[in-house]
Amino acid sequence: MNGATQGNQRACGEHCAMSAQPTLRVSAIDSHTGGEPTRVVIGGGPDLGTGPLSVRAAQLDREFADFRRAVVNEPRGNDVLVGAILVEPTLASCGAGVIFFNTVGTLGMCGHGTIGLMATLAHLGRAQPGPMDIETPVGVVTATLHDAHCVSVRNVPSFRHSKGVRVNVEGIGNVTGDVAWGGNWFFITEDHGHALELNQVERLTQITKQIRAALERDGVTGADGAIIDHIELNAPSPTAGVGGRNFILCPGGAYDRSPCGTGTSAKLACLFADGKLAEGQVWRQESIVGSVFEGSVEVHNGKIVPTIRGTAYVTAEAELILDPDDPFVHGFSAT
Ligand code: PYC
Repeated sequence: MNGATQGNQRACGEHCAMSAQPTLRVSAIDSHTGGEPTRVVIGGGPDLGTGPLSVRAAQLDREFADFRRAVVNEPRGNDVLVGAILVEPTLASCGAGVIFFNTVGTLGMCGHGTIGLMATLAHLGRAQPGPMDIETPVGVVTATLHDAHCVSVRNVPSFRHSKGVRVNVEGIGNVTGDVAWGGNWFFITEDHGHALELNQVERLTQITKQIRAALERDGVTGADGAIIDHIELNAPSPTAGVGGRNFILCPGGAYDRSPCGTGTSAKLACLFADGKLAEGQVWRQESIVGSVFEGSVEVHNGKIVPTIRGTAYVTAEAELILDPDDPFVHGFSAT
C-alpha cells in the first residue's frame, strides 16, 4: 500500500482522536555523493535480528515496508533519495553492516550510498582514514576513507551476464546492450541515439522506462531470473580525460545524479571483458550532472573486482518524526 491510498486527510477542525501508539523518532544523517542523496538511519530503526543480511533485507522489504517508506517517501524524502539502515554485521571482520533501500524496495548494494555512508561515519567520528569492511546483502565490500569526503569502495565481484542482447522498444526500435551485475542488475547500452544532456532527462527517463518494459516483456533477466531494474545509457563524454558519461534509470523511476557505483562497476566488467580496459587502468565515469567517479578493476581468484572512488558531503543531521496521527506518516510515492 502506498501512502496515497492511506492518506485520508482530515479537514482542520474535524475531531481527531489521539493515537494510542507512540510517536517514533528516527535519527538520520543526509549526504550527497556527486549530487545523489543518501539518508543513513543511525537510530530508531526496526530490529531486524541477527540473521544474514539478505534475510534482514527481505524482512525490511516486507515486514517493515512502512518504515522504509516513511524514511524515503515524500513528504520527508523523495524518489531520488536512497535510504540506508546501519545494522550489526554477522562477520567480526566487518566494521558495519548496511542495507540500502529506495521508495520501491531494497537494493543489493549501492556505490554512491557506501561513499555517503563513509562520509557520514567520518562526520560522526565513527570512521578513521583507512579501510573498513562493510557487509551488504550481496557480499562484503571494502570502503577506504581517504579524507573526510573522499572514499574508494572495492565492490563485490562484477560480471557481464549476457552480451549483445537485442530488444525491440516501443517507439524507438531495436536496442542492443549487455546485461551485467555490479551489485545490482543493469542493462547497459550505447545504442540509444540520444544526447546525454541534463536538459534531456525527461526524454531519457521515458526511453529507459520503455527499455525496461521491453526487457520485462521479452523475459530478459539477470542470473536466476533476476529482474533488471537499472537501465544504463552510455555515451562518450565531452570532458577531456573522462571515459564516458551515463544516464541511469533507478528502480523507483528517478535517475541517478551520481555516475552510480554499481552501474560503473557493471560497466567496468563489460569493458574488461571486451579487452577495452586493462587491470589497474583508471576509467573516469561521468554522470548526467557532471560528477565523476574513478574506477578500475583487479582480477582476484578469476573474478573481476571493481573499485570506485568518489566524494560525498554531509548535508543534514535530522530527527525524523513519525507521528501515528499523521495521515501521511508513511509518505506517498507515485511509483
Ligand atoms: O551508486 O550504486 C549506486 C546506486 C544505485 C542506485 C543509486 N545509486
